[in-house]
Amino acid sequence: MKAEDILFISLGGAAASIARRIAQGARRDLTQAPMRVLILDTDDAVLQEVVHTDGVSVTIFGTQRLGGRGTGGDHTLGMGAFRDDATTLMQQIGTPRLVILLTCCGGGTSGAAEPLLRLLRERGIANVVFATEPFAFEGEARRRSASVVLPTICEKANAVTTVPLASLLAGASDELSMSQSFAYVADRLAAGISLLWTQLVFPGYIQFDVEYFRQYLEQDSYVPLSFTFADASAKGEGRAEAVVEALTHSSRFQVRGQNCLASASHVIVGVLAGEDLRLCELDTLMTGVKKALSSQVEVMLGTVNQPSFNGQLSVVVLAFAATNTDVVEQPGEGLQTVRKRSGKGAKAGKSLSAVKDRFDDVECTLIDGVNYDEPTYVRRHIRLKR
Ligand SMILES: Nc1nc2c(ncn2[C@@H]2O[C@H](COP(=O)(O)OP(=O)(O)OP(=O)(O)O)[C@@H](O)[C@H]2O)c(=O)[nH]1
Ligand SMILES: [Mg+2]
Repeated sequence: MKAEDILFISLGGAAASIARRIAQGARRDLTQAPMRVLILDTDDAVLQEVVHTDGVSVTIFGTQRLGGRGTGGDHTLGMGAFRDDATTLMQQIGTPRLVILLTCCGGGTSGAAEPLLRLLRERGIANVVFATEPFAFEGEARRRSASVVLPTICEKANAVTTVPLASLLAGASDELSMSQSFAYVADRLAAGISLLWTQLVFPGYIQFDVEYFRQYLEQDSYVPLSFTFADASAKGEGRAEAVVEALTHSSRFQVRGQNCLASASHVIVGVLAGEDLRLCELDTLMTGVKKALSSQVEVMLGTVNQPSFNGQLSVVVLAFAATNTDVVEQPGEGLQTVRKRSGKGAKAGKSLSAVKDRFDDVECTLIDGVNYDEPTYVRRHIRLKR
């Protein structure tokens, strides 16, 4: 894998500070640090704070429209600002095989996510999105903004997790101050993203790399996958059992009375450990995780063994919802089950809406029930190698 194959992009102020944490962590924990991080925001003051972080590129956009300031919570300004500078931004992004995007919804900059994702997909760049939903106490305006932006992200992403910040706090002490709470949720996001990135970048004994992930993401390029994730770490004797216990009982997988782990169709288990990881520990981990899943589930395992992790076992689990009963987190309402038509109908339905986006108010060309406005590779279910 080449260092430029995977790019982590953050969008907006809060995402910028989380991205900085992630970049600093990657440098600290691993001997080699090929993580490419691109921090995007319209607000020059935010970017000045992160600009001197090693391994991080920082780019301001929308200066013509916003003069180097934030959007003031207006997501249409965020979208417009991105469009103003889209050509330059896409040149800077280049042609990675995969983009991991983080944006915290509630402000206005996350409005740029939809046009960004649209361009990534047009260029054949696979993407996986971590999008957060504001705390209830942040107020109605932020909740409303998130409720407009999140569905547009879900529509354009290859895979997306929409995480209410409050759900990342579950289990943490009520004693936490506001700044500690923000730091705690930032750590949870950083752990999930860093572990996924580490799995994809570093070859382990059992490899799960960008190309494997792309194959999975692009099984059906018109149906975005939704997932939930949780991470756990432990040290010392019994660390595998402790991690299994923490992951299988994580409140992250309990959403609106539904167990996202038990109902998942695919699960990725990423293991980050030292050279001291024993096979019997891996066995304990996988047996424990599989017990929490239904028997039909496909499990993809990746292990990364780095000497700097000796003594520690860290695991992230990404549970992908079945695509015909996808679980989509609706702003302010937690997860909702969105039934999609299964089989051919699902593809046609989804691709029709994608085509409709581009040709508003145009009748589609239906001949013998076949929609000739759809690209041939979609009609014939041909998977493109990009
Ligand atoms: N984890 C964490 N989340 C934050 C923090 N500050 C804000 N957020 C969350 O991120 C959401 C978006 O806020 P920002 O990132 O500041 O907004 P923005 O995307 O820069 O957009 P504008 O500033 O409105 O242009 C908020 O509604 C909060 O839910 C923080 O320090 N840490
Ligand atoms: Mg901002």
